[in-house]
Amino acid sequence: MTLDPARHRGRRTSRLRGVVLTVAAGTVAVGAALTLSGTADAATTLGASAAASGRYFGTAVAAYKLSDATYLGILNTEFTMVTPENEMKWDATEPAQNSFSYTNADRIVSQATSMGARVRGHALAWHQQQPSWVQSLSGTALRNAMLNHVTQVATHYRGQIYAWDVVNEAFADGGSGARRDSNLQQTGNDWIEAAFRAARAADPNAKLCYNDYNTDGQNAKSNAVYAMVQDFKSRGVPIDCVGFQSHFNAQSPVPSDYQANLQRFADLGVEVQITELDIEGSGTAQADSYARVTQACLNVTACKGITVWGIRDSDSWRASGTPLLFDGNGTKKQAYTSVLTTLNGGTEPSTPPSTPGSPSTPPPSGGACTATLSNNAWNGGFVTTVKVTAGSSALSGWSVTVTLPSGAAVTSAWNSQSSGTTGAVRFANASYNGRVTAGGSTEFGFQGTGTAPSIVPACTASLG
Ligand code: G2I
Repeated sequence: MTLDPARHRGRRTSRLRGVVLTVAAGTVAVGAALTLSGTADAATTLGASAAASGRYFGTAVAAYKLSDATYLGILNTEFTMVTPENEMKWDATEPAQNSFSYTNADRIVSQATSMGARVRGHALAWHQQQPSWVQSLSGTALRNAMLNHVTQVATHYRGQIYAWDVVNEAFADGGSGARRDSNLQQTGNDWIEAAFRAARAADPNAKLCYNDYNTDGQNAKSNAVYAMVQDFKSRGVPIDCVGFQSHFNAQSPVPSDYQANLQRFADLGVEVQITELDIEGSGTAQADSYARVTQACLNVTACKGITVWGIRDSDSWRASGTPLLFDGNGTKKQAYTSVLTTLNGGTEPSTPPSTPGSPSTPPPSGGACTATLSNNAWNGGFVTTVKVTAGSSALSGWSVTVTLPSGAAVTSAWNSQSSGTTGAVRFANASYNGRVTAGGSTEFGFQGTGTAPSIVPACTASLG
């Protein structure tokens, strides 16, 4: 007899689900610490888990890797948005003036279509990866070539692109807040809005994004982008979204105000998207950073999705930093589990990850309680109040971990017992405020030096 793999999987899933529920019920009955809550039907892929909150989960794809079975298998299973990593760039799509070449980009678009995924177009106008004929132009000739390029490529893909990175990386690094001094910039400061107008005319239904790096927290560069978006909105220049590339490593970690920065752009009336996420590192530190980024997106209504910049570590533009969610063999990393768990609201998937050798590290906890921060500046430092709110069950105890920005330290705390003063500081209930009724809340606070925390804290609880 042959086994239908789909039916076989279904039977196995429901049996496992039964086990999970039984264990959970037993835990509640004895009142032991429980950090999981919510449904036992948490989705088991990045795409499905993101879809549960109306978001997408994407990856950058290289056309030449589509013949790699492991790569293709993960792509098909996990992702609901696809960004061509290089294939839609100017050097790839218009290698000679007015001679367009779409073969590789088209392969990626058909792959996306065949798996029911959408496409982020990347990138119409950029100072890098310009074909040599572009590099030899300037002034009006370059401006017109750029506008023609935007029009032709956006027209070719009209109706097939969820969002275009119309302009990429047009601002300078450092504290100047100035535009990057590129050949495109030298055609006149209005080149960015001209590109956006051309893109809108060519594909009225694509969302039009400005995309950049080192704009992930509040700084001179992101302030300059913010001012541009605000100006575009006030003058009716068509812009719908801002992409935050989010390439992180030890020198450039996830900023403490990452979520707040996404939110301030969202408040301008644009969608925000995490467009090229990768975080160098390994193990728990990497997994925690991925969870923070994921949670930040979930906490910002206008953050509609996350794209990681490649599938396996070996596919990355900086492979030696092992910055992605799958290792070189295509095995899920701890970072993968942490992203999935965060997308599922802190709930473990109802079926275990299917990749052999997948790590079984406990996910960040959550669900039984939530914690929110409010900060006030005080005496050169800050005072933070944290509100702990119980979910649908009463709590008999709780603890909250607040991650402080680097350089910040807790100097005193009240209505809680704290452990540690820097980095991830844990606050457990005091003897008198551990009990919280279902849906009720309690507050504690602390005072500190340095920059106030802004990341939504992780809350765990005992029920009963
Ligand atoms: O640099 C990381 C990303 C920063 N934001 C914009 C993205 O478009 C950029 O992606 C990277 C690609 O991941 C690389 O794959 O952009 C690089 C070029 O700026 C890409 O590297 C290029 C190599 O430099 C070329 O030598 C190579 O021919 O990839 C090309 C195609 O494999």
